[in-house]
Amino acid sequence: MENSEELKHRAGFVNIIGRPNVGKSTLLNALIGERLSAITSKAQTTRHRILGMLNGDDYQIVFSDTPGHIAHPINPLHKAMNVFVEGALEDADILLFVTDKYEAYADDDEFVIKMQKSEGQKISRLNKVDMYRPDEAIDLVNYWKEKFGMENVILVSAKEKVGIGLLIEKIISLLPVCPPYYDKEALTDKPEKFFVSEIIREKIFLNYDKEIPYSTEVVIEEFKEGDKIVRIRAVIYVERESQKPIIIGKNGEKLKKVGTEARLAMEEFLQQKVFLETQVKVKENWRSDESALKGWGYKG
Ligand SMILES: Nc1nc2c(ncn2[C@@H]2O[C@H](COP(=O)(O)OP(=O)(O)OP(=O)(O)O)[C@@H](O)[C@H]2O)c(=O)[nH]1
Ligand SMILES: [Mg+2]
Repeated sequence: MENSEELKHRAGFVNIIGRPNVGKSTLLNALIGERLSAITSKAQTTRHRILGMLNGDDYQIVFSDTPGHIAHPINPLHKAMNVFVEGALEDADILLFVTDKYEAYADDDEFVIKMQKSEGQKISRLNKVDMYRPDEAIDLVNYWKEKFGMENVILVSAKEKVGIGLLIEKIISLLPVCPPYYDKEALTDKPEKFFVSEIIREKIFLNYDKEIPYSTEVVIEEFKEGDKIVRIRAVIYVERESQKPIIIGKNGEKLKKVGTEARLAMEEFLQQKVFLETQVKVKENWRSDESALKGWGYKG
């Protein structure tokens, strides 16, 4: 890169934070124009920090999708998820705080206070505007400005892709002058294997209720790219023996449905034919098992 171009190039980390289910992953996908992050109507879908890059000739925005901050963690997995969020509060050039009209924060909410104290510039994004009446939207912008001193309050619908272009412009204007952090061709920092496991997890969140999605982890044991087909072997871990038949379903039909939905989404993501094999295993109480959490990338 020539010197004069270096002086113009902007780059930085834009960390998307907020409580569970407000639409952070939907926003990441809308911003980068790819379906990277899993989206479901259930809270606590995202469990990891996921980077997604948006590259232009003279900018690189490194977005981080994060798990929703859990106000009252009840197990080591929750705590590990909150550690990803705390990290994101600390290393942002810009914090993109996401909320919606259904959320209420107390004046002394710890998460909001931590966010206000963090060094990054802040943009608050009120999501799901497709669900607001116009007067409601104005009141909410004023509420966030007055109650929490938020300056950049932007109305967006991640789902309907309303306000996304304006949000990107705002972000670029706030980015520091800096050379790119990652290869300009890169879309994310995580391997394809990670997204493939997330696709299966997403389908599990969509197909089962109550504790099942939360008790499940997906591990890709084999990911072999051939000329015409990618062969994938996935193990679905549950926490108790009694959960296995629920995942599998009568005559294996439920698991077959999940497998088919996941395979189709993988083929779309990888742009290749996929052969997917799934197996269900038990890892007793893995959400409280420190070594399992470490092995599965929840802890450093
Ligand atoms: N109506 C409407 N729904 C939305 C919008 N953005 C997200 N949603 C829905 O809100 C739900 C949660 O979206 P996610 O993107 O998974 O939310 P999240 O904040 O990443 O959730 P966690 O990963 O659990 O923290 C999904 O059902 C989305 O379809 C929006 O702009 N409008
Ligand atoms: Mg999410």
